Amino acid sequence: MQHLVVMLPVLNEALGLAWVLERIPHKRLETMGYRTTVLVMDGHSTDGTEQVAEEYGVLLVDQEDIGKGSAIRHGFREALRLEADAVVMLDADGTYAPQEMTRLLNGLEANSVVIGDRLNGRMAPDAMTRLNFIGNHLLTWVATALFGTTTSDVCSGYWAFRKEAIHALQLNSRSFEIEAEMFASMVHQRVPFGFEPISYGPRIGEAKLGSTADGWQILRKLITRRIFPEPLM
Ligand SMILES: Nc1nc2c(ncn2[C@@H]2O[C@H](COP(=O)(O)OP(=O)(O)OP(=O)(O)O)[C@@H](O)[C@H]2O)c(=O)[nH]1
Ligand SMILES: [Mg+2]
Repeated sequence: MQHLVVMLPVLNEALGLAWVLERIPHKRLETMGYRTTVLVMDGHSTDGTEQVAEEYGVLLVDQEDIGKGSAIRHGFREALRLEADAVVMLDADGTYAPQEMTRLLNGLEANSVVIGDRLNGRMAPDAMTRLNFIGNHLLTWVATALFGTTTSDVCSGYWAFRKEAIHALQLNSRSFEIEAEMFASMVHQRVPFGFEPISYGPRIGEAKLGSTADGWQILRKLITRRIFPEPLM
């Protein structure tokens, strides 16, 4: 059997985490030939997130440092240490449907990375603010123009990776610019990737992303990584 690590970055996400853990399609994953480890990367939550992980008997690791980007990079190292053959990452805020990970994983037969595409999928009308909607489309357009490679959703938080892709990615993001940097690095490292339309719904609990400032940081990361093929330490 192949080992799948489902990585969930969480910061004060007790309700969302429980919602996600209830919906991971364990039976279907097993039928597909995966044994699954759920890895919760915790950003020092104080709202009972840790207890939720304990209740469901999943692995929780306290992230070094702070920020979603640091959590994802640390999570990748943990996944490789756990000898993962494949990794799925998704936000644990109830916006992404865990059941859809089987479609992303199916796409790994043709590509080393599959990205869940919210912008061409089924988006609930109240899933994104107008500002976030425009920001996501603009950043996606800028990423495509800068790199000369099409991305259809550069800020998606739902990804599937084969382990070779995780070895290949070169990243140093600490915050919400991590997904944009993963796109940039895939282009530089010539990692083959594809997209799969997904559904996107309203979040459970409070948002951690602060629209405008984070949007600028994502744009800055895209420009920096266009100029520098390797991350500046
Ligand atoms: N480990 C860790 N996880 C984080 C941190 N910041 C955010 N997260 C998690 O990363 C995921 C995405 O964060 P969100 O606040 O939903 O950000 P977003 O999805 O970009 O923004 P929204 O559209 O407002 O939901 C959630 O599961 C958060 O709990 C952090 O510093 N450390
Ligand atoms: Mg979210």
